[in-house]
Amino acid sequence: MSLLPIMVRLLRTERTLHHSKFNYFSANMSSSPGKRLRVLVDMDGVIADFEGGFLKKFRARYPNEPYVTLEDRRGFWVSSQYGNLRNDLCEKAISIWESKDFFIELEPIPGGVQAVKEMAKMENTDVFICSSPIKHYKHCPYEKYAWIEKHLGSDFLELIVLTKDKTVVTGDILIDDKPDIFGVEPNPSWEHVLFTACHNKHVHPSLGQRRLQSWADDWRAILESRRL
Ligand code: DGP
Ligand code: MG
Repeated sequence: MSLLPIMVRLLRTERTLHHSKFNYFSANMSSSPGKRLRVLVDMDGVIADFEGGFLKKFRARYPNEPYVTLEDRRGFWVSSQYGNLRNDLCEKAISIWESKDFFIELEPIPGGVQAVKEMAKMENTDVFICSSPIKHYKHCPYEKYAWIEKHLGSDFLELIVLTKDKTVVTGDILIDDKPDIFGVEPNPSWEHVLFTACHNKHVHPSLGQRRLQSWADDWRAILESRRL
């Protein structure tokens, strides 16, 4: 009887045990003060440039139609503002992000990828990418995964939460550019830190709401303040 298959199985078991042991110890290692922190990072408008990507493709596809400059963007819903410009522009706007390659070709927002990678390496810190896919699911969910793999690496594929309702996800901080985040949970566990985007620059923050102006802003200080 050949011992080879048995040895291969033993080796695999040993590797699995070693891996889970490492995760256990690293998850409980505590040299930085304060509690373990779970950070939820939104994708569109926070690490992926949805607005820039949209405008570029809208202008390329509809060169003779009016458009809204990033400076003039108001309100979270792009289709509403285009619909207000002229009724039929609402559908034309939607056709852009429903198209193949829209999400995968979004440019990273400056500093975002670097910040998320750094955050994930911090001790006592768990990072998840928390993003709402559009209902037209033919391309979007697949391309969101592909974008994460391309820009953040395959390890991050295990850290993706796709949900329309972010209130059901638990965490300490949610970094998100949408000013109003509601869902079935009336008291989400996270503090919503509003990430500044062209559409929310003029929005008055709700009482006590903190902002991250960009990834050059002091995101580390915001994280540390939640550890206490
Ligand atoms: P999130 O960044 O996770 O909150 O995702 C919001 C998604 O909604 C993102 O893919 C951008 C998209 N979006 C922006 N404007 C509109 C709109 O007017 N209609 C729809 N259906 N989706 C929009
Ligand atoms: Mg967003």
